[in-house]
Amino acid sequence: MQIKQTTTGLVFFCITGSLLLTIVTVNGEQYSNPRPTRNCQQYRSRRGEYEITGNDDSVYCYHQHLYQSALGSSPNNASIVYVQTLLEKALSRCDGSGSKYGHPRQVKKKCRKGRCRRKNKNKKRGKKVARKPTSYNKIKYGRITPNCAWERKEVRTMSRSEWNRFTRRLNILKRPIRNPGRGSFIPYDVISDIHRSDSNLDAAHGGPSFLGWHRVYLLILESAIGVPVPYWDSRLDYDMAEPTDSMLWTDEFFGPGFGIVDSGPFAGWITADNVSLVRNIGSGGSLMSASMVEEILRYRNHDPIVEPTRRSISLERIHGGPHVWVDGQLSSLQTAPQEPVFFLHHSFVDYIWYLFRVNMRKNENINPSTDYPNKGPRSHGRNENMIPFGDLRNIQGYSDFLESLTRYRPSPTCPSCGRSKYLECDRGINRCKSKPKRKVVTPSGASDQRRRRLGTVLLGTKFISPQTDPRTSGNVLSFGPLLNRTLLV
Ligand SMILES: [Cu+2]
Repeated sequence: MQIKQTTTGLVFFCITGSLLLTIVTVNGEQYSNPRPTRNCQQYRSRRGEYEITGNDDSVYCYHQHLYQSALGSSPNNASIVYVQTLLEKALSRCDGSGSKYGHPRQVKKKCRKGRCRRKNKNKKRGKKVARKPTSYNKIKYGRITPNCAWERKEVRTMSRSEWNRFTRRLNILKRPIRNPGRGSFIPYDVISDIHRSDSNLDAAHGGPSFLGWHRVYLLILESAIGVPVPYWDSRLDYDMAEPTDSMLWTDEFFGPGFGIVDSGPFAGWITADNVSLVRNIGSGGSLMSASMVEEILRYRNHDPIVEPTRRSISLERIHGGPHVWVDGQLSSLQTAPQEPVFFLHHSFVDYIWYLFRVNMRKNENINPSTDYPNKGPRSHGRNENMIPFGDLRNIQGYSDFLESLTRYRPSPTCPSCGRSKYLECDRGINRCKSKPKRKVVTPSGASDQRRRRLGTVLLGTKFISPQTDPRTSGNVLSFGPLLNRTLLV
């Protein structure tokens, strides 16, 4: 990543009357990073805390502040403290009076000893009513609390401004926060690195805690960007004649599906391993099909849909298919979240789990928050800590409280398909599917250019896909195959 910092000089000072900005160049684009001391002040709440507002600059200020606070309190474990603060913020997002991403349900509270009257009186007078801070231990097990859940929707049903804001904010997380003497801190990379060490990966995969762990992980990202993570319903692409032709792999959405991601909203991203983001869609694995999802939803309780399983196909195993299908960083456990599509794919996995839990309550009369299977590795034990998320325990990942922080707009259905211009109704199967992209002719020599810039991509342990889509074409890149897990150019 090319990072140039230019301290604004006297000329700039005279013209703008401001020394508050630093200009940072990330991947060829210039950004002005606000400085914390003065112009970040505007993003402080009345309680003195930094907050993410409608202004994208607030996202940068927020992370700068969180990181510096973490450094102040624990210089050697600043990243851990930083991530735990993000988690605490995520868990307390419904403590406020509501959110523009949710519709708080009106709950009639019983008034005891005139408490409500006193509260209302204070409200009228404009007095602040102190709220108790949320701690992990306050996570409730069985009850859905009144909430202001943030709404996640299928990526193709978002408005353009919603999508642009989401990707802009991810790009802000990729901006380095400079810290003299300690190198720079890149919030997105710190978040993607949570999904890397052996102990964290063990706690997150291969057992019942897979579902809760990734639910928490999504909440952490949402807390970092201040907007909901959309979901990528890959069934909509699976149903196409040729899924690699989906509109998603254009600059309007995820950028190119083959080779280095050098255009679109994630153009020029350099991962925490200091290499380009790469993809090789359709080379193996499989997207999720409608029948796979139906099969999952046919089960009655959690046991058959979580690892380890012999007689059934778990949600965790099916979720490996799109990881392998996209290839590149997304196909390896250690690097997968370096690819932002990771979070949209996992948002879809979480949506399926959400639907599963709705069925459990309605049809089976089973409480999903207590139906934690007793199997899998020790790190997945019901009462084990959810590593590395502080004192959060695995069973709390199944809590209704966590679920109540999110709600899902249902995946688009025929005939309207969410009125998305990127989707169409296939009347033959009565399901929506993605429209194919317009054919773009690649200028000759483009692949050679990519080849020169690529360097070495070291990928880790590959995800396992239970199925292989017969339409997958194998490696179609003109440079060294990603399938070898190492790209030497
Ligand atoms: Cu994972």
